[in-house]
Amino acid sequence: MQEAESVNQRIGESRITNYELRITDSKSPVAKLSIIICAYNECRTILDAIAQAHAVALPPGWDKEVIAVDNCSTDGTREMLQAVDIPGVRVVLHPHNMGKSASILTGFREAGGDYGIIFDADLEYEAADIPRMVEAVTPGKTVAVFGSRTLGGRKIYLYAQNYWAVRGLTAIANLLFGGHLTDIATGPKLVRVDVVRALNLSSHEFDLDFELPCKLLKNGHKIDEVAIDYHPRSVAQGKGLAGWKAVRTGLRVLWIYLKVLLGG
Ligand SMILES: Nc1nc2c(ncn2[C@@H]2O[C@H](COP(=O)(O)OP(=O)(O)OP(=O)(O)O)[C@@H](O)[C@H]2O)c(=O)[nH]1
Ligand SMILES: [Mg+2]
Repeated sequence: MQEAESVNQRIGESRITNYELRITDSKSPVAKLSIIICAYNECRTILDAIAQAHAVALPPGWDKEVIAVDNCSTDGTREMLQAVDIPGVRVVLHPHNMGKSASILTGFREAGGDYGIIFDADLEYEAADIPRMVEAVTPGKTVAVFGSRTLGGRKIYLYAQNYWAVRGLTAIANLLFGGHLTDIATGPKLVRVDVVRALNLSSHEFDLDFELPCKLLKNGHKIDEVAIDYHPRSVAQGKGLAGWKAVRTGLRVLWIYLKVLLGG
């Protein structure tokens, strides 16, 4: 009980900022953003992730909601989320672990916004970049804005193999689907909700992260990019995409490209 109170107090501290923003902005919303937080065993960062997303101040005319999806965590994340009771924050609990893609699909299915953005619960990305990505949106016209970790020639990485794998996979996708992306594997992807719902995306593991950009490009949608920050975690801090797992993931991504190319 005490834990529930402190959870809500922690997240609610940011509410004042949003409230002030709302009353100084008398215009009615032009669009709404659903911030989708996918979490699986992120007890160290989940509450900060929600607090940061909840505190985000969007450009005038934008409304927002936060949707946290727990993928059947076993480290206490789920219990923390069950205790969250903050207006504007919705929690969805998966009955069993269904892969990250399934969490994203749940978020987009539940979204009440015009646009949805994926925001990882492990805080490798910064909520402060969300308003900058929203600024790049012309509601009704823009379909997708991705956050890029390499735009402007930046090289932010902890493990060189991850950096070069992403560069290579991005180049191949551009070649196959006619894009101009600089970072296909980025976490923060802001996309129109109705477009995502219409794409028939896979719920398998991390497939959606790559299938989504490929299908957007294949369907003739433009993907804009905005430079964002990135704080990669180390293997000791819980990084999963390293070593052979990263190699296997790379091969799977090529398989996803092929499937999308052949119309699957
Ligand atoms: N690994 C994993 N992450 C999930 C799952 N469901 C949701 N997530 C969340 O999806 C987000 C991205 O997952 P990560 O494991 O960090 O993926 P990544 O950033 O590509 O790889 P890392 O290098 O491990 O950080 C995190 O916030 C996870 O908590 C799942 O089933 N498995
Ligand atoms: Mg991560």
